[in-house]
Amino acid sequence: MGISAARLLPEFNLLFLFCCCRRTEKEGKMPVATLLPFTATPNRKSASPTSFRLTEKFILLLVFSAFITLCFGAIFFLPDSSKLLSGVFFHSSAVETNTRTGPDSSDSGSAGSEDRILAKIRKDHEKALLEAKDTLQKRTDEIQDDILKDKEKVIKEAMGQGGNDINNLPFVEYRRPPGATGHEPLDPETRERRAKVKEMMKHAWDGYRRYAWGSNELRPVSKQGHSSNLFGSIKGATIVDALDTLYIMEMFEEFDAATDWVEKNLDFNVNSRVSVFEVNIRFVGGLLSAYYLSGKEVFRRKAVELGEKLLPAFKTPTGIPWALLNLKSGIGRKLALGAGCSSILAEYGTLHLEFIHLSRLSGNPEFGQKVMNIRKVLNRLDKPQGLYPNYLNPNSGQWGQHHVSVGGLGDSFYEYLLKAWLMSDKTDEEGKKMYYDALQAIETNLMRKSSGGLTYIAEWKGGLLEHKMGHLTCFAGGMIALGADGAPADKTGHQMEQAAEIARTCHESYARTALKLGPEAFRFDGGVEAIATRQNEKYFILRPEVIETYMYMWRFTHDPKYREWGWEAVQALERHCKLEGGYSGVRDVYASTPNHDDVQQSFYLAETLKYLYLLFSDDDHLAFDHWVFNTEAHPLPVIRRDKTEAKPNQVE
Ligand code: DMJ
Repeated sequence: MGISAARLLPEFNLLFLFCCCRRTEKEGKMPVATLLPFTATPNRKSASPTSFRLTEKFILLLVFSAFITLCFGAIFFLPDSSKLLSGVFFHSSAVETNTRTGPDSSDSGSAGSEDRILAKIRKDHEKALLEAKDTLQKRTDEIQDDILKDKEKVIKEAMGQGGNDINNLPFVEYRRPPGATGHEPLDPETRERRAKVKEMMKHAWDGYRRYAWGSNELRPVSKQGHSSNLFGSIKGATIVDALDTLYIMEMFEEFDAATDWVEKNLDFNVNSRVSVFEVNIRFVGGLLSAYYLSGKEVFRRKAVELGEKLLPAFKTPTGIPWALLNLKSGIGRKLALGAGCSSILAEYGTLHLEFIHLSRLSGNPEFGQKVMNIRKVLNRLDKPQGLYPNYLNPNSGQWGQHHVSVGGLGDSFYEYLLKAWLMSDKTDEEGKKMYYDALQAIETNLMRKSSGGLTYIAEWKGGLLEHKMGHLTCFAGGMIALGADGAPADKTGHQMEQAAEIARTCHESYARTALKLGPEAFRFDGGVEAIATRQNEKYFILRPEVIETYMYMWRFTHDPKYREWGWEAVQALERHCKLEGGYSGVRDVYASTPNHDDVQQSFYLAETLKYLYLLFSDDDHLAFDHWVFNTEAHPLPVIRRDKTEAKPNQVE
């Protein structure tokens, strides 16, 4: 609290005189009379004892004001003068009041209260000195600790809750979007096939529950848990990834067990490095979907908690997030191998859908701002032939190697541009433009037709084409079909044809193997088409992308071949991947007998089985008008924009 100089001065003058008097009387060194020269000059004959010449008056005034300035300066500029000020001026009246009512109140000269004032000044000085000494003796880490604690205190106070904000999220009205669970298909064969997929889910889930409960994934051959370093020491990836599949298949007993595990065991306070992308698409995405499907608050709380923990990844000069992040320390870093100093397009470009929903469910706009900034950085950069290279340096904001892919390293970036527009109820015009421009560049530079008539999307290495297509790239059939409707009118039909051709090519990549399961990558050179030629590209790890494209194509065309192709995949999975303990990937799809890799990937439950189930469901089950799937097949509701009123809580 401040006090004006005008109010201080009279009190100060009085105090000055008063202090001098006290000192003199007490120490007996200077009689009261010796003060006279400061107020009068008795030996000047020409003047009366009370009158002075002008120059004398002037000198006296000078001396007096110099003295006052000195005292005033001492009070204001000596170290910790505030303590002096508070001791003398702010508290003196209180001290005086007390002395008046106290035992010494008879001493109207205030000898007692003067002592007390001086004692108080001394005490405050000593205290200030001790504090200063204490601070000087502290180690820098202790001081930093203190600063952090103070900061935390301020934040908590600002939130007005003095506790964990995660437990105090703003109220959000929950309204379940339509189609969370679907009607049974009328056609008996489809019903049977759908039931078969549910049975597969039950087998995969039961194996995990029995042999690997709480681990990230299941090893179905050795019947034990499997941990991938993508998640650091976060546990339960399969549980979180499978939640929404359990829900939409109406496996509610299993869903409840999974919910219970999340409530009691899902812990993000881990001192280990995680992949920001993987944790976002599987954990944040899985929790968000579980929340929107079930309305259970625990999922919203956990999603926001994890989202908050991912925010430090964006602390880079450009705001392009680090690929890896220690969730406890908040320290980010680049990938160890391959990417040089770069972050990866498909990773930093696949946060948008989840982060927009996090802002909506937490009331914290920071999530949305972070992902919008990524677009800003990208839009400032020149793009070779309109293409987005896979690598970007988060420090300099410059592209790394000019490699472009619609498969691994690039894929879901394109997917999220389109889906951001759809999820925004088609209001995100920037996302829309970026998507259709990028697709045009892909068509011109990467899309090719083989001599056998198969359309494929090649990879681009600094202007040179590598005629290879990854299993991951097969998702593009579904993506292009999903976006065809929003393309300029003259392109809609063309894009639907492209999507259908990509679906056919990817089906061929399955059909041309011994196990009828697709290889990790297949080539269109050296006299082959849609076949893997390198040993390290012949494996199948239960990936969903081909089935995902069948599902989209079925919804948009109702061409029965897509259900047939999906059913072929079901049979191959049952024949070659199903084991007593669960489902496993295989090492070589061209070998006549499967060699299992002993991993049941969490995306098998999140994506592959979910897309199969939806392929055999009616279109109103998680209808595209209401839901958008994140890249891990976690459905997120379209955020409706009421044209007359912004209703951030409105789900449908
Ligand atoms: C999934 O984790 C996601 O689909 C991701 O975008 C890439 N592919 C894997 C499954 O193949």
